[in-house]
Amino acid sequence: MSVFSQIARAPEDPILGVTVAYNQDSDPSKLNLGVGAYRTEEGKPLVLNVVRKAEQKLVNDPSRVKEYLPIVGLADFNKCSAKLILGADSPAIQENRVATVQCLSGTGSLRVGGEFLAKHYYEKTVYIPSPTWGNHPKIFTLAGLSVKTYRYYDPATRGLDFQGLLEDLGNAPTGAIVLLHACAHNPTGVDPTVDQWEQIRKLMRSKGLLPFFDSAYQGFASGSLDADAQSVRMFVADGGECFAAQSYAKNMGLYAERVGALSIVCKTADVASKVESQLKLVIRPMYSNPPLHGASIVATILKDSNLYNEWTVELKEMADRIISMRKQLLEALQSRGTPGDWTHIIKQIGMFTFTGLNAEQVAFMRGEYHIYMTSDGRISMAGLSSKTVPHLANAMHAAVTRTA
Ligand code: PLA
Repeated sequence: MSVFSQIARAPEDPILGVTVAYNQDSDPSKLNLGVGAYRTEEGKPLVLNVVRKAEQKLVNDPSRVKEYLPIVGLADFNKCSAKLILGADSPAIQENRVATVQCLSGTGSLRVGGEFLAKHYYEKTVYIPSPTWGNHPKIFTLAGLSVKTYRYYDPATRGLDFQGLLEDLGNAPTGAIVLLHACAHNPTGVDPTVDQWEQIRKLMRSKGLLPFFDSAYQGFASGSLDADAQSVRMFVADGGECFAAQSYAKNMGLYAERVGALSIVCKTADVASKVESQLKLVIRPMYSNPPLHGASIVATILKDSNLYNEWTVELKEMADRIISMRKQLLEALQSRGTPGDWTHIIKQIGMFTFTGLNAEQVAFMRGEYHIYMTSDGRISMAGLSSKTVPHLANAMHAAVTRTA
């Protein structure tokens, strides 16, 4: 009799569990559109050329050692990461008002930021959009914050519920933390316009709400690193405080290297350095210090203007391929006469299309067509190719017409 025999079996993760089920399927036509992981036209994972080059450079450098990094991570990496998200000419950086720490990809950055806030910030409530990435509520709850939602997506218009968003943030208590997706909102693919961001910013600053940006897709939405960081930069430009969690999983294809950064923009250099000292106390008992390899790749690329330019070209190619998948899927559905308006497929932005398919239709597509996606009807456009679009369109057509 085990002392653990009472333990109940936990369910698979709603996103990563899709891959587990996919891996168990032996059908040759199977298609994984669950997790947001980029695939080539051939359906293969992609290691960017620029990443291969950077790795080669690192391997060929005999002066490199495997000593521990500082608790806050690789200094060059942190500097370059802050510049990437805030802009090279950011006054906040020039005035040393930004505390940046290397973390375990986007997830780790959110968690460290959450723990810091739970320990040092007076308002313990964080507002997250409804819906949002499924890990957000878990990360912030475990960090010790109390999670509430604000209206974000309107299923009727398949667009932003802007009035609902303004109302809910308007009713939030002074000082509440607000989680914002910097771009390419996951799972909806619906982003505020620049004009709407400006209204959100004004409202939040007037109420003293604290912005916490999750930037997991910089460069992936529009293909431009600057355009995709604009929301964050608007909040930093007004001189107020701001949190930003960055991930290099998608935009550099470094998924498994777990490389990301948390930046906390403060009002003075003195506060920023105290904040950094406290971040160390959060990180040290959690994982002591972060891994070296992924951060070295990123720093190598961001520091070298040739490699940086090559990266932007490869990033744009990935973004463009996703945009072309959107067009192809829309055309395929229209040519089949699939009932309903599917133009949201090309209006939404980023890695995902929030199809509007319900859980039953998703289950039907998995059972009959071996197509795997999350039960909320989200499909990863990055996992699709010209060859697999017809198969997906057939499945969607069948799913919609059988329940119509
Ligand atoms: N924030 C958002 C909004 C995300 O979509 C993801 C990843 C992350 C943070 C964290 O990514 P990282 O820790 O790997 O940097 N979302 C994925 C994967 C792509 C996942 O669920 O872990 C997704 O399929 O939604």
